[in-house]
Amino acid sequence: MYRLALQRSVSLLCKFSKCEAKRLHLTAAQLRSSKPLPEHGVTTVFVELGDTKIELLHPLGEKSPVQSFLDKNKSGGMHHICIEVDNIQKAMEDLKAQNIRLLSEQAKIGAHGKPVVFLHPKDCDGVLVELEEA
Ligand SMILES: [Co+2]
Repeated sequence: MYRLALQRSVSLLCKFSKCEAKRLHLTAAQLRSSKPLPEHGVTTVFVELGDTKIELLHPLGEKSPVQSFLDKNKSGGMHHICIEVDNIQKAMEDLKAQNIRLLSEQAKIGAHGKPVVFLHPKDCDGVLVELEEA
């Protein structure tokens, strides 16, 4: 068994200029400085709202996996939600057994230095879901 926690973050994809605009509108919330994640092809800015975070994403590099989302959604939009699990390996085995596809065979290190894995949106009612180990 593994434990699921409440949704940990919602990620919005936006162009850099729009990210800057959102940052100005969110001055009441705590902002973290931007962090490049070359392995994921994104730059992130986290807005901390108590236990929950909003993650602003924008593409990094020539082959960013989020570029196609921005091409299809010119003004950006909600990209994925993140759910915390206490045992990501166990969660991945369980999801595979339920025929929920994972977007990578192995968990990768995510924005908080912890293992993450993404689930296929077609197996999750059209929503891209990220699991992050607590
Ligand atoms: Co995320």
